[in-house]
Amino acid sequence: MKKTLVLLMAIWAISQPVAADESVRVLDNWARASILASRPGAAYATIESALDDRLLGVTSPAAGHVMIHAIEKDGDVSRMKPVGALAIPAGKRVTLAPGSMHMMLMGLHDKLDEGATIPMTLSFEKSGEITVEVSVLGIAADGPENSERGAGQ
Ligand SMILES: [Cu+2]
Repeated sequence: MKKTLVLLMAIWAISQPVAADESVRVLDNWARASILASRPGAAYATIESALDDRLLGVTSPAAGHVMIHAIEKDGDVSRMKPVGALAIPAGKRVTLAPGSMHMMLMGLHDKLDEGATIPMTLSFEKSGEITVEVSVLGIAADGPENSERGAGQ
């Protein structure tokens, strides 16, 4: 009887879903330095997940409010559009990059200084909350130099 219970416990343990930090990975996260705290900042990352998931929201103690924005082109005009929930398809990398999707930091408490890091918490529908340290790069940066995207192009 006791043996059966131990065996059942072992099976239960193995069949548990993988821990949150193993199913979703947030890579190459970075933010662009800002000149003034009164201007919104922008942060970027590459997100990949082993299972279909959705990024529901982002928070940071550095900002009053963080929005996920996409860029929508209307002729020659591009404008930012809030994304309610960002789909992260299983096994596919979703990249937030300048000129495209980004995390907009509204109501910055301080300007983002190059060399600093700010914590950001990404909330996923299935994987829960993942907090990453985001490196603040220079004002003209296009991404981390050692990123796969940067190295490949
Ligand atoms: Cu924006």
